[in-house]
Amino acid sequence: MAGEPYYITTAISYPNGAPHIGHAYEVIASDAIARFKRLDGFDVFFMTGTDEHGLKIQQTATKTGTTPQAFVDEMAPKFREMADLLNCSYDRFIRTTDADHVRSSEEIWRRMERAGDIYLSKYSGWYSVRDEAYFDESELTLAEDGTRRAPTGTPVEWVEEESYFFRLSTYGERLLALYRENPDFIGPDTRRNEIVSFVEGGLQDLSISRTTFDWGIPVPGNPKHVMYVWVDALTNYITGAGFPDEANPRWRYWPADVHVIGKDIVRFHTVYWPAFLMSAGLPLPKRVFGHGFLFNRGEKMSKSVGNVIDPASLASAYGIDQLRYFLLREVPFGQDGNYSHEAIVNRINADLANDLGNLAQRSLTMVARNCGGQVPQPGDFTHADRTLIALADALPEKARAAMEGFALHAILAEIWAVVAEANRYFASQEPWILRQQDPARMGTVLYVTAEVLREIGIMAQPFVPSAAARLLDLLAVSEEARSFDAIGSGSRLPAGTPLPAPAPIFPRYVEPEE
Ligand code: ME8
Repeated sequence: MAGEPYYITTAISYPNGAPHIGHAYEVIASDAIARFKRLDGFDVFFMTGTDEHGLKIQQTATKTGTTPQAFVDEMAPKFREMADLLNCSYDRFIRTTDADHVRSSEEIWRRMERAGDIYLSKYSGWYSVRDEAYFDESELTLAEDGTRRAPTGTPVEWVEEESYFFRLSTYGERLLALYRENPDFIGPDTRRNEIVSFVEGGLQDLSISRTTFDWGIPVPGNPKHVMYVWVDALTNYITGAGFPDEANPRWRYWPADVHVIGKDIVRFHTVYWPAFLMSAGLPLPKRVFGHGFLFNRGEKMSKSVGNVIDPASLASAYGIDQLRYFLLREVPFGQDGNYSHEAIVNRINADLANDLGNLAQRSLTMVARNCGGQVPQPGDFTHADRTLIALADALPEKARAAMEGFALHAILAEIWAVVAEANRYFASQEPWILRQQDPARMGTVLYVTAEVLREIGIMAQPFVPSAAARLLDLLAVSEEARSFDAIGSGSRLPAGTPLPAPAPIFPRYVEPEE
């Protein structure tokens, strides 16, 4: 039976350049959440994609001597390939040039218009092409060269045009009530506070159409205008759920459980988007989570690897699971973080190769050599055995609690605390000495270690899917027995199960020869 629906989205990326580490980070983190929820019994729909309209795309296309459509057709696959390469289990890769998305955007526009929230007027203001956003005079700063800059540092230009407006100014109270009644709507808390004060400061109506270029979705009934790219972009989330066809089976996924986005676009997702949805009479997403930014600390990554900043080279230099683990373990989710060659290598070698990889290798090699390659028959459990197993059994509960706040780093810390405890157990039980002195007890120690590795393997799947699958293969855990409900006393490793020959799951990172 399918479980409760769970709909998770990333932001859709502007394909006006190659995908970068920020894009990789967002899709990896979202994938970990999606996989976690699937393993926890939810009926998950996970969507990512590309945001292909707007002046910025049109300008880049023109610069490269091509049409916007040809340009996005060439660029969008690079984002999809990155998600595939990083082993991200999206259910749909949406492109805002997809036919169903155009229909969906037209329909939300018509509904907002019918609600009386759209009117035609004239716009003049400071526009940043880079941010695809207008800024208030008061928000601008003067750069050294005398040009005005948006708060994001991008140049702005004075633009005057006929434009449709959305009556955002009338939504302030409703938005504040939304934040008040749903304290989890915006996370983490720092982002929430910023938005609350922004809305308390008063909202102005929002210009939602453009006439100065044509690369966008035409406004229904007035094709001289194209929709402001953010109207169309945000609408992707309901397109994915089948909007406007509410009989579509995917409509069960709306409202989304979480939009995972970067901290720079929280305003669009927590002010404009809920206001559009309220106007169109549609349910609001349950949560919006604004993760932090990743920075390259600037130093050279590695001589042989070159200055690797693009996600594909990082993945090929360190490994896909290794990169995923590093990003999710190193940076508390929600905060900014840095990456550097040293930090990645430290994490890989300490946590993955030494702590988990070696433990699996050593214990399973002993099983292969001394227990006929089968899960050994355990004797009575000692206090130490029971304590370690209880610690591993408690992982789903702790992980679920951390997942409430999307504390992915904390989940990994919990799992690796059990890895550390299992290493202490293995070292103190000294099964290599028991082999001579008390083979039955050795069997029990190896059993307990294998059972704890099974639970660690199951819990690690959302984060390091391929390596965790290899570990579970080594323990002969069937595909059906890999979800979180297989943790605990109901599904222990059956003694006597034949195991495949042990093989390393996490190689050490060694600096390549010059
Ligand atoms: O903003 N570290 O697209 P985008 C972490 N099309 N995250 C980063 C980052 C970094 N260094 N740089 C960017 C857009 N991001 C819009 C979204 S959604 C309806 C439309 C994040 O390609 C950024 O915060 O500029 C955003 O969530 C995502 O990457 C795509 O950014």
